[in-house]
Amino acid sequence: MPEPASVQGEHILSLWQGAWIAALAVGVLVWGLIFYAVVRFRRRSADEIPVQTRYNLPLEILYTIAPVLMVIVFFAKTVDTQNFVLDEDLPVDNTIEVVGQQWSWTFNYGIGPMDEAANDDATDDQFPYSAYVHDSGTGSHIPDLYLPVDKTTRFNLHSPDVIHDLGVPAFLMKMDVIPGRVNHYSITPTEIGDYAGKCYELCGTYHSRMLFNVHVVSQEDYDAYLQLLQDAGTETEKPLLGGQFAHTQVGLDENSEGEGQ
Ligand SMILES: [Cu+2]
Repeated sequence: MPEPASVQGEHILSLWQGAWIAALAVGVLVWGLIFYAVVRFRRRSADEIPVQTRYNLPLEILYTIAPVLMVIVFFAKTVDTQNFVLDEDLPVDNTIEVVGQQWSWTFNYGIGPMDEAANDDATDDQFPYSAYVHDSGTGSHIPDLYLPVDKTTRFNLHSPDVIHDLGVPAFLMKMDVIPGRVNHYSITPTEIGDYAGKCYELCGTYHSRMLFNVHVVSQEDYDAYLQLLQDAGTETEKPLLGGQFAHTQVGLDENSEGEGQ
C-alpha cells in the first residue's frame, strides 16, 4: 500500500492491515489443523482403515459460530472506518466541483464567498460559491488538481455521460462519479507533494487517458493557483458541468490546432 498522504487514508490503511492480520491468523490455524489431521490420522498399514468418526457436535458448533463471529468483527470494523471516512458532519473548508467526462476531468474551484447552507447541501444545481474558475483536461492536456494541505476539501462528483471514478492512490480513497446524482467525499491531505490520480471505472475507449496530477500545496500557493486560473480568463458564475456547457472532449483533440482547447 502507498504511504497514506491523507487523514482518511490512515484509517483505511489500518482497516486493510487489520483485515490481513486477522485473515493470516485464521489461515495459520486452519493450515495447522489440516496438517495435524493429515499426519495424526493417516492410514498406518495396508489393511487398517482410520477411525471414521462423524457427528462431533461441539466441533460442528465451533465451525459454525467462529466464521459468524469473524464476519461480525470484519463488518463492524468496516462500518467504523466508513463512518469516519464519509463523515457528513466533518467541517469542510473548501468544495471543488469535479466533472468526469469522456475522457478527462474538469476541476471547478470556488473563488467567490461561500454560502454555508449550500455547502452543506450538495445537490445538482446548488453551488456554494458565487464564482468559479476551472481547469479542464482534454485528450492532450492532463489537468491539475490543487489542494491546500491540512484543509478538508470536499469533491462533489458530476458526470454528464457515463460512470467514472475519481481516485488518488496516495489518499487511499476513490468513489464512483455517476450521471444523474452527485456523490461526494472529503479528503484532508497531510503531506505537501505531487501525486497521481486517475479514473477507476472503465468508461470507454480512452479511459486510460483519464489521468490527472494532484498537487498538495500551502494555502498561499493554492490561492496563487486560483489567481492564475482567474487571470487565464476561466472565471464563470456556475461551475462547468459538461453537457450543454461542454468543455467535454470527444476523441483525442489531436487534429485541432493548439493544446487544451
Ligand atoms: Cu472515466
